[in-house]
Amino acid sequence: MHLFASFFTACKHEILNFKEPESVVTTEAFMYVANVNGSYDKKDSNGYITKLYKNGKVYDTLFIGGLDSPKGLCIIKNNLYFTDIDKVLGYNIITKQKVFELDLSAYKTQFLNDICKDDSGNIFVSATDINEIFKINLTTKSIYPLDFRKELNGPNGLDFRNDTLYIAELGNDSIHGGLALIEFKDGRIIYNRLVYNVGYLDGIFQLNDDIYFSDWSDSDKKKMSSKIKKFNFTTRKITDMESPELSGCADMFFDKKTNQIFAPLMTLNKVVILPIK
Ligand SMILES: [Ca+2]
Ligand SMILES: [Ca+2]
Repeated sequence: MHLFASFFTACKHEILNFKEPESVVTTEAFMYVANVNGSYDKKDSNGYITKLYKNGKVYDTLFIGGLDSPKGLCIIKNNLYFTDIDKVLGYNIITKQKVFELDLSAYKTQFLNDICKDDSGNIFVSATDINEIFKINLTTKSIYPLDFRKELNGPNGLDFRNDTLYIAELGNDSIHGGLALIEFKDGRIIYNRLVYNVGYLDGIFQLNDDIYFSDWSDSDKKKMSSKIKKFNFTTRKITDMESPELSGCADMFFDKKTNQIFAPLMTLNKVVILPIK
């Protein structure tokens, strides 16, 4: 145990001074971090996106400012999309101009959360408080609720690969969140439950035979300690990733180029970069 701790202390790279960072995304040269700054559902106009070099040096702290509670970053071409309480917004990362805005307040949500893209010009957006996931066409702005409200339990993190949407759930007051997937095949939409009642799940990405996800709870499901865990498709088992304590690990991002996880630690106001072995 001690050996693991020293190994990861040596490899671990921390970047400090964020304000409730909820989400990270990287490009070839940069990383973008969404700072909620305060409560997850308050329209306080103090939320912002920071742009940094991937070594952690700040490029522009208030790259996009005047937001409320930005979460769930996703880059498509030169546009950065994210959720902000009840809206989906998009900004061009070269010009910083707003290029997309869609109001989802008619659906009575105040907790739009993660966002991810498919391969044909759509994004998926989770609405944790109303138990819904929306498929949104970026060109026509048509909104299509997937309508698995009876099956899902507070959808939070999303990842889309090979016609499959992977979902990590936050859970509700009586049952903890788990993992599910929705497949889009031959015009059909097929829901599949992987595991129930795991914890307070947040970030998610699929890699090889595993789903990596962050869990805000410890083993007795009480404290907000949090770890990155893996669900293996072959064994159907969940194991902990070897890592230091990651308090409040939210919407992490897997950077294929460097084989690293960029993990925003919301309660510690930092981003930690961890290698995947
Ligand atoms: Ca805020
Ligand atoms: Ca999230």
